[in-house]
Parts: sequence; structure tokens; C-alpha cells
Amino acid sequence: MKIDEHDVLLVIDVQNDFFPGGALAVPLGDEVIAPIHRIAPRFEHIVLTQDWHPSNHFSFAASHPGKEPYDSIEVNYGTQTFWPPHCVQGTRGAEFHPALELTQAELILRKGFRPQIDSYSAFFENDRTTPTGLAGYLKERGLTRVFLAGLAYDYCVGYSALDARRLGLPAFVLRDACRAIDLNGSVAAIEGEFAKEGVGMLESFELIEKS
Ligand code: VGL
Ligand code: ZN
Repeated sequence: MKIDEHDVLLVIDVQNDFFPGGALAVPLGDEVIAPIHRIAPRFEHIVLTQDWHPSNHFSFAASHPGKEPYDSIEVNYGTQTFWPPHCVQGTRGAEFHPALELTQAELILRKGFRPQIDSYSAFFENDRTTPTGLAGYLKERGLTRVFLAGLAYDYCVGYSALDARRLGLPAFVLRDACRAIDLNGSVAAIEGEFAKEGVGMLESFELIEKS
């Protein structure tokens, strides 16, 4: 697939806490760095997202006495999984991994900063109605196709891809540039949604440089 000036690479949550040894470690999360560095030069436009929670965030098990990490409850916007505290604003865990070198990125979008609601997607919070502003940004800049890489495949990458489709944007997940948490069948579930909503799957070698 040929990349052009209307395409954007969305690099999702490549932050210390999602790396091995981090607070919410994604298995083999460090392996996304090499493919991301390989594909980045093919894109004229790159946006980074940063999970960015207050220390008492609703999604943290520690905010709910008696709950353990990875328990879940039903809330008004669907199922909320409780996570170990992670990506707390201003902490080292919330910083981009130091090996990530994407100084050319044009926007860093923070999400998950509202204390009472989680935000997996780069476009909408988990109520799927509160916007982050990214849709307007892409529209105003004429960026019409979205390619996704980063962490975690079955959460923030997947929700972002599905929301891109809901907004009418072609969306392609670069499978080898993502790693998954895989909690209670979350990989199979997100891939079922990808098939239904028309999210494309690519391997990074399939991207061809703009000519
Ligand atoms: C993520 C769970 C909680 C992610 C963020 O980046 O996929 N997952 N917060
Ligand atoms: Zn989070």
C-alpha cells in the first residue's frame, strides 16, 4: 500500500508503564519499537498518544476498595476493567519510552485525564461520545487515512481503529508494530470488531514509500 500526504501514522501509548517491568506491562511491549522506527520514515505525518491519568483515576483498581487489578464492573458506558495504577500524570511511567525516537511527530495527544471516565481510544472517551479533539485536528489538516501502531493492540490501538471507522476514515492496523495485553479473549473480541467494521490489517513491510 502506498502512503501519501493525506495519511497519518498514529503511534499509540508507547510509554514506560506499558513496557516489560512497567506498571501495566504489555507482554513483549518493547518489540514495537523496531517496527515503528522502520515505518515512521514512510509517513509525512505522525501523531503520538499518551495515556495520562490523574493519580485517583476511576480506572485504577486502587480507587475502588475491595477490587483487584483486572476485575471488571458494568458502568453506564459498558464494561470497565480495573487496571493497576499506570501512566499517572508527571510520573516516569507516563513518559514515552526513551528508546522511541519520533522527534518529527506533529502532535502529542493526551487522553484519560478526566478522573471519572476511562479513554482507550485516541478519538473518544469510553462513553464513545466525549471527543478528544483528534477527529477535528485530522479533518482540519486534511489527514484522511489512519495507520495505527503501538500498545496495546486489543485496547487503545483497537478502540482507536474502530473509532476511526465510525468517523468514516479508512483505518489500518500495522499488526507487527503492536503487542496485545490479551485479557479474557480481548484479542479475539477486537479482531471480530475489526472484521465487522472494516478495519484493515497490514504488516509493516506492505507499506510502500511515497514516490
Ligand atoms: C491501555 C489499558 C488502560 C492501552 C491504557 O494503552 O491500551 N490499556 N489504559
Ligand atoms: Zn490507561
